[in-house]
Amino acid sequence: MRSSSSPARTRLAALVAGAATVGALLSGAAAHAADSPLRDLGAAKGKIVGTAVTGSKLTGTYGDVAAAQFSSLTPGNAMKWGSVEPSQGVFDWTEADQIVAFAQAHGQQVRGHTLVWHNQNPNWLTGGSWTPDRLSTLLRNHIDTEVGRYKGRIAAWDVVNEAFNEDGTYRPTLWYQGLGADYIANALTWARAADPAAKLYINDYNVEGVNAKSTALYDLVRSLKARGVPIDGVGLQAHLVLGQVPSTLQQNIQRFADLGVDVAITELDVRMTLPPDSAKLARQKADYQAVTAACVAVTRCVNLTVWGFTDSDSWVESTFPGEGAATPYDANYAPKPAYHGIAEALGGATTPPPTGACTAAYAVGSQWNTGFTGNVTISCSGAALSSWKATWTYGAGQRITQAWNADCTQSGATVTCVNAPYNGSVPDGGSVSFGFNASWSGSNPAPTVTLG
Ligand code: 9MR
Repeated sequence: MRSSSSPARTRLAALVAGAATVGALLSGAAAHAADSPLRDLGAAKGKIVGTAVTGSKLTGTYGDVAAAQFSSLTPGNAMKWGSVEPSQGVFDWTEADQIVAFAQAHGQQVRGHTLVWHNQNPNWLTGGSWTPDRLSTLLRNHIDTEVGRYKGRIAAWDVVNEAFNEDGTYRPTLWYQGLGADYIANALTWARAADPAAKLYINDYNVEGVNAKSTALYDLVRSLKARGVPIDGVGLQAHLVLGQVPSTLQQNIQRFADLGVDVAITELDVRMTLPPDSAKLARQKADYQAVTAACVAVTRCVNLTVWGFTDSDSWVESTFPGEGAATPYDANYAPKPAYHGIAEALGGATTPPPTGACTAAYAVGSQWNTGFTGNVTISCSGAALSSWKATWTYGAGQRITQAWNADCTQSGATVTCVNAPYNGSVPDGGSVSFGFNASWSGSNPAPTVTLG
């Protein structure tokens, strides 16, 4: 599509002001990964570095980054009960098998996630009415079947997930209400029997710092150990908010380690209010670095796993409207400052903070049932451009049909827009915008724009 002028140009300022925007830094620090992959840096510190993954995405760049950078994979959804047994007695192991095979092919561990939870259970299970004996048998069979299927191939299982309320009382799940608190001990015992080599974890969120919930978890682990129940580790999910890494994180990791169990950071992400900017991305880097450093400081903190490595594969934006950009790579697989935060805490080379930058902000303007108008504004501060190229990847099948004030092409999901002959120059302190029409269906998430 050639650039053309359009009356829509006059609406650009309004569109920019009114829509969610996502920006990306153009700077040396953001554009290149550290020399050593995270998995190698982690290995030198005795840490496994992992990511949650979606099986269907494990090809192309997503697969390349997952394989190159990480030494452990956690299926984000594929091993949950609702995924593997959607109808009673009807199993679907396709995605779980695919992830395990990918991990084996790339010398990676797998964290199994998760056997006993109150979410993402099949309707036949949650809608049924079960006697305690029957419910107990269902749970045991589930654990036997799933753990048995992957026996010898799973390094660690999140056996029980999210058992506690914020105040440290037990969450009133179908398991707790049907079976009492010993569903936890029984699940661990059955998992051990099904795969004696797998490390068995209890996993939860909001237990990163010392608080009522983490203390309840601590007391449970202590009592399980005292009773001889098999428990090898505690998973701290670490779904964090920008600037809110608990000050007691390392102390908390250490107190669990002192009970004689391993600790894993199992689902790390750090969400921010959109759009990202250089200050937020710098803060996020510091947060990732602080969490990684706390794990590095405690020998028994054995695994640091991020909950999706790219902003195009994160649960955050759909769960917290207006928040996102929570992972170490942007949606175009460029490592963000957060990536360097992890790398530096693992002993990788330090990257100088960017001095000046040009950023690109993507905005959806008006949107109707099949189409939308969008625009991108490129702004420079402490830097300038004499020409520009903006690229992004659409995650939901959107297609550009027309562009103005830029020459845009789309190949597959990848859009590339270069400046028109008259607007390549973006001075320090100035900005340039271009607009486009595009089609969409289903959903229309904003991509992250990369400048190059
Ligand atoms: O990442 C998962 C997302 O795709 C699912 O829609 C969601 C449903 O509950 O679960 C997400 O993963 C969760 C994990 O299994 C347990 N801890 C919280 C995670 C984020 O919700």
